[in-house]
Amino acid sequence: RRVFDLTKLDAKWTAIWKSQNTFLNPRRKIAPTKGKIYSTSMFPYPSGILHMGHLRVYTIADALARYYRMQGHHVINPMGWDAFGLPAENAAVERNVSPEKWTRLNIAKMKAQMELMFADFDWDREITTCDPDYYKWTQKLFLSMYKHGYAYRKKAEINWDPVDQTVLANEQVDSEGRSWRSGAIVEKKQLEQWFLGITKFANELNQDLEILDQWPDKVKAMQKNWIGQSVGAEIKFKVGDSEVFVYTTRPETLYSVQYLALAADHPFASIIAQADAELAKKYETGTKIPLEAVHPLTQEKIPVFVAPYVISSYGHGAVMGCPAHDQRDFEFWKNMGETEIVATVEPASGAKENEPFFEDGVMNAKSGLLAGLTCQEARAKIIEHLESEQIGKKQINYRLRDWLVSRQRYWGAPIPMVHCDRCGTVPVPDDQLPVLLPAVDKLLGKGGSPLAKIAEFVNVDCPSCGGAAKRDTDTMDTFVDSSWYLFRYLDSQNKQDIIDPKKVSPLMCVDQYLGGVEHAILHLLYVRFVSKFLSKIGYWDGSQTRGEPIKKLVSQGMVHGKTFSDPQTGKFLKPDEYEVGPENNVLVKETGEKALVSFEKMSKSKYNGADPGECIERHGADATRAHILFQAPIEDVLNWEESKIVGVERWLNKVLSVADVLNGRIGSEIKTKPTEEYSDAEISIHNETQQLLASITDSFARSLSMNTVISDYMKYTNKLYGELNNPDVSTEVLYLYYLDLLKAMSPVAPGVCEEANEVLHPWKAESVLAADWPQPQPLIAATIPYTVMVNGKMRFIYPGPEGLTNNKEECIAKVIATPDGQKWIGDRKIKKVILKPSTIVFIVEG
Ligand code: ANZ
Ligand code: ZN
Repeated sequence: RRVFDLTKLDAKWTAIWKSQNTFLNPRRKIAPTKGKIYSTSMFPYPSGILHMGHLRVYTIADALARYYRMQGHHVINPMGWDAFGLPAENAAVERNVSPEKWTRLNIAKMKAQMELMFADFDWDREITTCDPDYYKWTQKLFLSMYKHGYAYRKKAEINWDPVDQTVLANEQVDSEGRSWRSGAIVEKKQLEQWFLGITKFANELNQDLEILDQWPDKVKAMQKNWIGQSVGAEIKFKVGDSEVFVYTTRPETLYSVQYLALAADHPFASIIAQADAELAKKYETGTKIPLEAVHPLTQEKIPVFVAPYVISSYGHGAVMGCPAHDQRDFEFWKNMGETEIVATVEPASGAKENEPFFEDGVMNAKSGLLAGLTCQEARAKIIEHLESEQIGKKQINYRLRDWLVSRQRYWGAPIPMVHCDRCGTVPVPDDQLPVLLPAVDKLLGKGGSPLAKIAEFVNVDCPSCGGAAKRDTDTMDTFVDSSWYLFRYLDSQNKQDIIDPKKVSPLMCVDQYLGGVEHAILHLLYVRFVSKFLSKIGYWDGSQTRGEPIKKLVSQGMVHGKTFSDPQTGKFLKPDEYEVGPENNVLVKETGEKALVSFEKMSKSKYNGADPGECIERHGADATRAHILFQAPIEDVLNWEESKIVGVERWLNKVLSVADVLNGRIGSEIKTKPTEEYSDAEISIHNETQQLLASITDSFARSLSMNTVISDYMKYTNKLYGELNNPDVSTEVLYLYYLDLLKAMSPVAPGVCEEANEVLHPWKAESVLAADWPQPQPLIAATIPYTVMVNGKMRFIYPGPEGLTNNKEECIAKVIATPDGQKWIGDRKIKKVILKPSTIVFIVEG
């Protein structure tokens, strides 16, 4: 058996494909006959090097696109660069180059690496978010939002990252109050900032999760939680001549209300703070203030407090205090030195009077018109009552806040606004877009609005009055860039507008979107928001999907690296700190002890990183692709072990050696054999390979079970290989099913398939990648031996199709038609036929 060097195939076939001007896939030459499939993966940030996660997701994306092209679909499989952002800016400061130069260099490097892994993207749709041709339209999007009332500026308490020296969105601060990027504890500051009105879509964003039936439940649950819909009521309390509104999710506890609590910057609290600075100092820990509220049902006077747990930006920044039924109210009440509580809700059984009870239960006698009802019933009834008395109404609140997009950084799309002393905030007119980012040789330091230091940028004529004015010196959050790129791919060359609705509408939605689960909230929520906005203002027709842009979402799992640590110290071992000992045990060099082995997220500090480029160099692109697909189902964590690739290499070599053997047998004229003439062994090849093709097709089209695809290829290969020397199997039949194998394998291993196709029949010019997908064919019923008895004597064996005896007429006709049937039965009159599973009994005359 000839041994093939898989690493030799990469350069050879890349050169051949590229010479045909079909990127990396000759199938591109063939015009599609079926509808569009828009399949893409989250575009990368150009860090300069492809990592294992990229290798995994782009292999999947590439194999899927190749599959759909073979099926005849019009495939959209674009690639682009999420090129603005903090990492490039920080890297540029560290290396003393411009972020632009750094980014462009990285893009070139990564593009080359994508080619090395055979990833065939639509480079004619390529977009780079830091191109003026792209961010011009990011700015236009911002202005459209402004025009339609979705972008506004306000002074707000914001999250300030003291390390990166910039504002962060709420979504970019984790539950411990740390920056998602720098990890620094976030500080609060008051600043004038731009916001995008995502909350205007809060209801749709929440509700439409229901129609995303091809999204992972986990992602939908995370989004739902982030949006945080809360159904309750607003209730009006009289305070002096004025009134205070509160928001509550438990309006049925109204009869338990013993006080009102305001946020420290509630207007009433602010007025009092101005008059009494001493009192204001106590706001931080909570204090009673000299106001009295009137209970809307009992008309009793209740005290008013300022309380630290009341959030100013949620609901009305005011709470009706129910110490008996709310944990936080209870704690606060105690802290204020109060002891008496008024309970109106009790557990359904084991009622204890005047005990705090924080769950749903039954309303007791103290709850007026609600007495005896369950909490749920009481909620509906009290809302009805409040509405009829005009002292309250049903209200829905969301935890979701508007999206803060101003960043005090250089490397982003400048916010296209001008501040004029006379005219106020003035949008930059469309014909003055893009607002170009001024070129810099190098940046002076991190953050602090670098653009504010560039006078030529800042000083500008007011677009409205023509007088001296100043540009906004902030840039946009990079998540704005990536919030609309899925649309731009479909019309990437448009010089007139963001996108052309006529061009984009027929190509939306994204049929499958692959990405990491780390984007479950931020990116995917922004994409949904902007898509709904663009649909609403007519940039695309989203009426079929309520403006939802993504049909199927696939979250691929992370790639973990093999990690060695010292069992004594727990320290991670560097490659030169361990060695392979007897029985393949890995030993700590220093102590000779067995090292601990685990798989962890790849990181420099764990010395467990792996480089896709090196793997490709050692084993070739196809083996690397097949290996990464084979190692785990795509949604699971993949434990990367390069050494296990030998199985895949052996298989690919076997595929090539079958071509070698068949080449020695076939002539240039390949005959086809009618299936009726197939031997049993040939039927079994047909049937087994059709079953495998059906399974492979299903994996590509539906389940995306790519690891099963590889094991099916292996079974298929072994079947053919095992039949190579079977005298009952003809070369024609082997050739036919082998060619189907090559076609079916080509989305995963294009180089090997091309090579095998060439080895098989070097005289054939056409590429196997250009072939149609081998559609699974119906199975051929296998023949089994039927014993035929005539008038009590066993006369002959009839080899017939399985299940023949289920159909009496067909069975009799077939058996009589054979030479044996003619001899033993002929045209004698048949008195009776008895059919058993493998025996046919004739009783005939004479
Ligand atoms: C009275 C009450 C009684 C409440 C009770 C709860 C239990 P979610 O579910 O998060 O929407 N609340 C309202 N506005 C607030 C604010 N600005 N800051 C802090 N807390 C606020 O929570 C709504 C509940 O949180 C509301 O229902 C209110 O307390 C409180 F037995 O009102 B409740
Ligand atoms: Zn002006």
